[in-house]
Amino acid sequence: MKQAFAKIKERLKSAKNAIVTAHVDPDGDAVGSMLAMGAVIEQFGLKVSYYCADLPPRIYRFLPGADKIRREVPAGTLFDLAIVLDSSDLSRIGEGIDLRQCARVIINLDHHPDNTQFGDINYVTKASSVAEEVYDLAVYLGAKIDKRIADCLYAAIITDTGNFRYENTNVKTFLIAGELLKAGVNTHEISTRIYDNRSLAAVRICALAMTNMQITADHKAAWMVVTKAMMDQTGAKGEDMIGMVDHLRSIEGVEVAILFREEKDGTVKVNFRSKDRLNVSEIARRFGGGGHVKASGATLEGKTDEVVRRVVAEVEKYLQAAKYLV
Ligand SMILES: [Mn+2]
Repeated sequence: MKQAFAKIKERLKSAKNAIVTAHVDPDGDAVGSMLAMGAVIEQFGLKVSYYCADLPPRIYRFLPGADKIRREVPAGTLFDLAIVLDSSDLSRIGEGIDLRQCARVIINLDHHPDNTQFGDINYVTKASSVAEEVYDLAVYLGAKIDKRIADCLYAAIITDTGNFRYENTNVKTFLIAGELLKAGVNTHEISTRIYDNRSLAAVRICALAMTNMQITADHKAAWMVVTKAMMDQTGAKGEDMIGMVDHLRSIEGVEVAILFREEKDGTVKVNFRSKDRLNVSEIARRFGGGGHVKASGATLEGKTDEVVRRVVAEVEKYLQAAKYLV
């Protein structure tokens, strides 16, 4: 661990500018970690560009610095450092930028088990969130964890641990959270901004999708479909579907929850969640996707009905074979 940190520290000494980025469709960990990471290296005098292929979802825009995130960088800029966060592969940041062309050194900070070690410096752990890694790095570098950084890291940690509920939550997660509280985080304020701030469209699309929910006879797998028509009807956007699949996972007996979403480009996005035993990153990988053991995703081509049939059949196979149990 410290080896990667020492290398980063060394690079920071000579670097003048950096680009900080994370995966497309950024979640709380991606946004919070980006902003915190950027704020940390700004303390060392670097000029930081914050780049993401998609702007942060509305519920994360209150985070300090969120307005600095851009969907493009000035053409021709050469960055001394690129810090890529929460991305299992460089392709996860999208095709809008070619970091191998515009950055001298790529630093990869991630916690996905399928990370491809794409960086010149790689720091990939089993931490609950990339925010924990950013926190450790900040402490190693001797950065001051001010309230701004603490707010971003705390928001990232709660989103990736499901408010400290998921199995990835451990002693260290709470210790770091404790330090962030000492730095001034108001837990109620951040939770309210993130969880009690749903758009009406989000509630309406969830209600609609719930009406077409299906469940296997043994109640181990449940799924629902969001069609383009439903999105038109409710005015919901992609970010309004965050967390929707969790409603299915919360059902008694359900081991795997699946959300199918029709995309504008004709593909179908699939989100997988598992409760206790099944490794859904394996399943997602079978369809060209990936992710975490209990939260993963893939994008498939084909008619929605057909995609649903294929995916559900595969999930049932895994449930029966039970060989990918974790
Ligand atoms: Mn993450």
